[in-house]
Amino acid sequence: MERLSRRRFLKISAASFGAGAVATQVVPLSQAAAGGEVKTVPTFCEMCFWRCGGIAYVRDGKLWKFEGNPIDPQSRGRLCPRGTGAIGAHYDPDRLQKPLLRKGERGKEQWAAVTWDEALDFIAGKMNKIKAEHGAESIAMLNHGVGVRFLQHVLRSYGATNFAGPSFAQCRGPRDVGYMMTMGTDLGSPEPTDIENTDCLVLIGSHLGENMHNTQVQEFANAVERRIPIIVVDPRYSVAASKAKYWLPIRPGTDLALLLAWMNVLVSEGLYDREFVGQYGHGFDRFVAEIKGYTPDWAAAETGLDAQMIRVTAREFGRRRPHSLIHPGRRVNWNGDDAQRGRAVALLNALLGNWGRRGGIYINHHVELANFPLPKYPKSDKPKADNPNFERYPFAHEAVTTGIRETTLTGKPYPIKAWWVYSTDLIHALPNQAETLKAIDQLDLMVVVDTMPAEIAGYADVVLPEVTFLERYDELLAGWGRQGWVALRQPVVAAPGDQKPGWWIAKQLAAKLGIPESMPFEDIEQYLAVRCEKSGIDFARLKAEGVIMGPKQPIYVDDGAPIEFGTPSGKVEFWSDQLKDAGFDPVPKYTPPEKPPEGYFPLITGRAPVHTFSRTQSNPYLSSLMPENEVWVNGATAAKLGLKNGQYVRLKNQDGVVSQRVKVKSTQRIRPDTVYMVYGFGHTNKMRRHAQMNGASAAQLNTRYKTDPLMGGTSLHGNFVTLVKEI
Ligand SMILES: Nc1nc2c(c(=O)[nH]1)N[C@H]1C(S)=C(S)[C@@H](COP(=O)(O)OP(=O)(O)OC[C@H]3O[C@@H](n4cnc5c(=O)[nH]c(N)nc54)[C@H](O)[C@@H]3O)O[C@H]1N2
Ligand SMILES: Nc1nc2c(c(=O)[nH]1)N[C@H]1C(S)=C(S)[C@@H](COP(=O)(O)OP(=O)(O)OC[C@H]3O[C@@H](n4cnc5c(=O)[nH]c(N)nc54)[C@H](O)[C@@H]3O)O[C@H]1N2
Ligand code: SF4
Ligand SMILES: [Mo]
Repeated sequence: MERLSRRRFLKISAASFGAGAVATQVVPLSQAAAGGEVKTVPTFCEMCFWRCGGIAYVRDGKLWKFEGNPIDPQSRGRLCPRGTGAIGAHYDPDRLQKPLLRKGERGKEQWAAVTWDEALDFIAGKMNKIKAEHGAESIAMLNHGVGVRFLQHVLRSYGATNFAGPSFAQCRGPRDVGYMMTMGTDLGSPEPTDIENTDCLVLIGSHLGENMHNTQVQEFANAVERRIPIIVVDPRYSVAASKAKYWLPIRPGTDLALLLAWMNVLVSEGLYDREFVGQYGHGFDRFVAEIKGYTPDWAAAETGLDAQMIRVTAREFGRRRPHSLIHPGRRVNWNGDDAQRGRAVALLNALLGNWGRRGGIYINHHVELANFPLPKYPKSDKPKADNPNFERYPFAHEAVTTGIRETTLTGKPYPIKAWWVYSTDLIHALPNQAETLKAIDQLDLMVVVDTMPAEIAGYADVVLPEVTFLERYDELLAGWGRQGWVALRQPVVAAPGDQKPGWWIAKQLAAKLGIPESMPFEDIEQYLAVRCEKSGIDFARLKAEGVIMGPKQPIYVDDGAPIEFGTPSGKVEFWSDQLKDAGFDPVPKYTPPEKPPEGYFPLITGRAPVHTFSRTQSNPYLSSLMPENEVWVNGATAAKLGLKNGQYVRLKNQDGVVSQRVKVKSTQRIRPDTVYMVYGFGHTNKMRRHAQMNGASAAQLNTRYKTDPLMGGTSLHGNFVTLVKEI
């Protein structure tokens, strides 16, 4: 396999940490001219959900650049390329400008631009009708990001109870449920991985360096500098793999076999933390009996890896216990049985005894903030629509987006008649687009609040244009980390058009719905000032500095950090009675993935360093760095199929769905039996002029999916594609 040089990795790091140079090139020439009055405003980034603190520079009243805030613990003074390119979100030529009301058939994208009053009157009228006929619970919201705070609050005040975001069932949910079942707590965001101080790091499909979660990438770069052994498990030779001592090019969907074999090695060779397991473990003997059969030789046949390599790598992290770390992963929805894989990772870490230990999972902290006094929400006697009485997904501890979709489709246990969609592009984020569209057909109202003409906006009844994060205040951020902190999002520049901030939309809506008392403050500045004052935070200082750190607290058990496990047994559950009682495997068991039909390849997805999901494709700075995605095909496979590097193909999946055209990247950096694509491309919304039809959409090909029976996570891999030449 091709080795990526260190220079190439540094280039990627440089792209991430020094991308200001790229950004300034594309700033309008008038601003790029030297001189002018410069003002700086600290705020935090919303280009993804890592929430890095940055400092925005405004020159002569125009947004100039966005850099890291040195006192912010997430950015540590450096932004990733998407953060640096955030000014492109302000200048994006395709931004939504005015509220839009659907004219003509749903999905045909015929609109009338209307005033905010007209749009909100229309919405309130529809909502009142739905509430009168079905109850306010029939109005659901799908959302992502902190900006939703006040809209969600007003909907709750109105009686709505159903809210869900893709960050659970399409992202980190299985990992968090796996941890919940094992350690009695989830990991949340940012996950408390002590990469900075670990002696051995294992990444399983966590492609740090392409996944640009800033702090982790910085800690990872330091780990590379420290020359610790890094083990990367990925069917693809990722950027992270190129920095690793070991690359395990696993057959997609077989990771649980590897994890079980690794546990088998740790136990049989006595490479686990006996003291930790003895003191805190529950059901260890039964666990040992269960994993006995999962030997490296057995796993080698399943995973396509070398049995000796499985042993050698287990010894690398086993010997360095408890200061070694199996990264728990982030977007872990691969095959639909992922919570058990998440649990296996938690168990492996438990064997290493790294909970609350240097180089493992640290004990994280946050600052408790006082609330602004707000009226109580009305009570409802209806179950949650996504997971009525936990009957669908017994161990889901957050709401399931696809559960709301299912209820919308079936009308059971009660009809869902409206969707508010805030900052989530459900057409790209959820599996099976046809199901999403069928569910939308059941609705009397769909409101989309977005900054951009998202795919989902094309199907809305009303589209409400929000200002970007650089143009608004949002709710305070009380961040979790080694030390808690409070961060402020505040406006840097004015909105270029008739866009409004979420809190403003919420306040107007509350008045139209006849519940103005739910927003009992003049404006958000007053709200924020009161919360800060009650919390003992100097609001003026927060405005000036952007971030205020909380007190230092111990993060390791050895230094006095608390150790407690919220499981039913109060211990680390190597054997789970609650899983067994609910009819699930008390210790994870392996099931092999389905094999593709002849001529088809499993399609796997991931991120590009310069884009976030489906949101940045028309950003002038970021799209100039990567205008379209490519389909990665192994060189030998490409040759066999008669495909050349750079040639356009279409991908056809097992259900006959055909993608837009996409370039072949013929490479040695992927297994011959797998293809890979960056997700988020292939926009079709007509208003998205600068990204329309560029590249292919992985989501479109994601027609077939499985649902995790424990918690409702949906598989995002598991579809098979064949490559059709574009003539
Ligand atoms: N096939 C496939 N599907 C996936 C994934 C995958 O890898 N492959 N990944 C999954 C994961 S991990 C996640 S977290 C989800 C992500 O799913 P989403 O959160 O839905 O991500 P986006 O597609 O970026 O949609 C975000 C929308 O928010 C809008 N937006 C951005 N900023 C603002 C703002 O300030 N205000 C408002 N109102 N809107 C804003 C953007 O324009 C965009 O339309 O997708 C999941 N789905
Ligand atoms: N630049 C950028 N960074 C981001 C985001 C973004 O949109 N853009 N999104 C953020 C969000 S919300 C999330 S959730 C994270 C997601 O980031 P991660 O959780 O790190 O990665 P994924 O995108 O889920 O997974 C992609 C990796 O898994 C590998 N993979 C695929 N199938 C398998 C398999 O069966 N086994 C193994 N071992 N590996 C496999 C792929 O080849 C790829 O390298 O990224 C975050 N960071
Ligand atoms: S990781 Fe990058 S995009 Fe995400 S919040 Fe931080 S700077 Fe912004
Ligand atoms: Mo995610």
